[in-house]
Amino acid sequence: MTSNVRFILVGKTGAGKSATGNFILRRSAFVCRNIPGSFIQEAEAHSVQLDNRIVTVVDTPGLFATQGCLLRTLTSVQSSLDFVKPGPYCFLLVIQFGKLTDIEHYTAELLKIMFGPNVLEQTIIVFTHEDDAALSGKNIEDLVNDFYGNENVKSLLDECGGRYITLNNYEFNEELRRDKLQKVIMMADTLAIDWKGYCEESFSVYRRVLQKHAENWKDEHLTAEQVRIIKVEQKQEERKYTIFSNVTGAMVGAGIGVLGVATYAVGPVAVGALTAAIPVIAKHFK
Ligand SMILES: Nc1nc2c(ncn2[C@@H]2O[C@H](COP(=O)(O)OP(=O)(O)OP(=O)(O)O)[C@@H](O)[C@H]2O)c(=O)[nH]1
Ligand SMILES: [Mg+2]
Repeated sequence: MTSNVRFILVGKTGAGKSATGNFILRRSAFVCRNIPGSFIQEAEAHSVQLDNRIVTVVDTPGLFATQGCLLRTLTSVQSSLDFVKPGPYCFLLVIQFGKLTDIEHYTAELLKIMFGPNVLEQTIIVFTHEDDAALSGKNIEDLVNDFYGNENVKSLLDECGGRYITLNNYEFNEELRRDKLQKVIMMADTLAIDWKGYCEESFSVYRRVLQKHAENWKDEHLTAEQVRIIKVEQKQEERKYTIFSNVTGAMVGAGIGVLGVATYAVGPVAVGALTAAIPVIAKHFK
């Protein structure tokens, strides 16, 4: 496998997105939150060469970071795609281990209105602060299973095809770091095999609908009803586009058909005329 790997980090503010980005890049490319006011407002990308492959990581503004308009933040997160399209790429939904709550389910809903209803099929969950979990004396897998008992978390993990990885972003053991990195890249490679492609038109529909509502809905949260309205509008707009492209496709197809028939009909006449003309032309130039 020599193709490139592209990750987009998404999740709540302080979940460990930038630290995870640095873990993958193996250098401090992104600024972590321990520096006051350091969190980013716009998506930012860095790359590293690993073996023969370029690994690109895009960091995004944390969700629920400020008192500002959530929809504005979502449109900034959406611009992360500009660094990785047309793909394949995958999302890393970063969750701080000890802070796994029902809000993660809400975050997943936000991912769907940003990147489309199937986004979780392209998502790997990253549980950070594995070291904290270890301090509790519990096995990390057991902790995930405990959370799995929670219906919302269970459905989130299920929707992500059960893909998750646990990370201590400050792991000192080089071998352990390498193993984790290999694991997450392997997951991305598996997802890339089933890559369904990137659709610019659908994505601009998702973006437009969010931008439109950002004019009026300026709160730091969206209600379930607002999320529902956005989803319905996105679906309607996307359907309009699909119908339009099918109709124009059919028209272009019909045009080619007519042209083909015309060529077929005119062809023999033209060839005939040319054959008849050749002796005349030849005679003329004798
Ligand atoms: N102990 C420990 N600390 C971590 C780990 N991952 C991240 N942190 C710390 O958690 C804090 C938040 O991490 P960031 O990576 O800055 O979080 P973020 O998601 O990028 O936050 P925003 O940019 O505000 O959205 C920082 O102080 C990190 O150093 C981890 O695995 N273990
Ligand atoms: Mg950050």
